[in-house]
Amino acid sequence: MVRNTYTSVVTIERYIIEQERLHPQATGALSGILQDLALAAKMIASKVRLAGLADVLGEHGSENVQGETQQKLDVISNDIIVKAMDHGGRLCAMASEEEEGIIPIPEKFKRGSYVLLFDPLDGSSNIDVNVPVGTIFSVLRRQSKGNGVGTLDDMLQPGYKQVAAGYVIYGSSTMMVYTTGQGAHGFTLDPSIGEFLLSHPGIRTPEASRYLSVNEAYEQHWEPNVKALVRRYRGMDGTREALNVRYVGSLVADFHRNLLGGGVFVYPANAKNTSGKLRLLYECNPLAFICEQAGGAASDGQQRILDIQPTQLHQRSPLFIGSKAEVTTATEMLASS
Ligand code: AHM
Ligand code: MG
Repeated sequence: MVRNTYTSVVTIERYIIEQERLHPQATGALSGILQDLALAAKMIASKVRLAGLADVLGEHGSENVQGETQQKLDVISNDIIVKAMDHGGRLCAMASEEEEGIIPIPEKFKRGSYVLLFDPLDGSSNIDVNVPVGTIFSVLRRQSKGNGVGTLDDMLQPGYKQVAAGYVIYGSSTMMVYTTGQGAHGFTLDPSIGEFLLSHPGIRTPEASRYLSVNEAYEQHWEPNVKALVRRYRGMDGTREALNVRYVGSLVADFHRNLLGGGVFVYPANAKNTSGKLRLLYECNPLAFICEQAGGAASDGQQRILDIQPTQLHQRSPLFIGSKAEVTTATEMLASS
């Protein structure tokens, strides 16, 4: 029998290890973190798949630090990640959208030289209506000396210092996309074998844009230059073809579609939310890292997202992210007010 097609099967574990071998000085700690995150993603995916069946739908009753009502699955996903990550000896602290302060590594476990910041289940208000949700994560090297608990300063580093970042989308399939600074790579979960398989190596976002993702309900609260920018994207000022508007309202889903299909996601500041809505450390920074690695760009309208020096764990930032040309249009138009 002649085999005329041959596709090698690359699991995420194998890919991570092969990437690590490119760095002879690597200790394997970062690889371990990514592998543990892939395991947590599989566990969350299996919970998300059961939503509606296993009494995990609906609100948990408590509010998170931003005063939003937590969904049950938010809490479950947060727990899954903490428990998958706290005992590996690779992290010295974690922070989550769902918890106000730093999540220390318990005394009984060894502490390592990295910190992990994450949004365990972004877009969770969409779960009840079966819309894709996602996990977003960012890994930084600790700055504090010694083997003690990580500090707030370890978390408050600009995004260009991230050593790894990624997201998981729980959609029609489950995909994990990550970068360690050598391109952005996507893996699709094959549920029949429970493995993430390399499906999107070296993602490049198209230079030509197709999509605009924005919540236009806030137009009444936007500054005139933001209104003009969105009119430009929509082709309403006669200078260009209109982009198609697609807004899921689930950041990972909107970002992922635009990353693969070409486009721009914008969540500007508005009169009610003067820093926008999205969180710099575990939403904007990781997606900005991925986007840049895929040939795109990300800005808060004034400066590159990855250059912002954070001052608070849960700080918010306006976000303009996607194809380079569209982000440049945003920064140019927002500068001219
Ligand atoms: P969450 O972290 O509380 O789930 O909120 C973040 C979500 C993003 O997924 C999405 O892009 C955004 O909120 C949508 O906000 P809005 O409804 O204001 O357009
Ligand atoms: Mg979120």
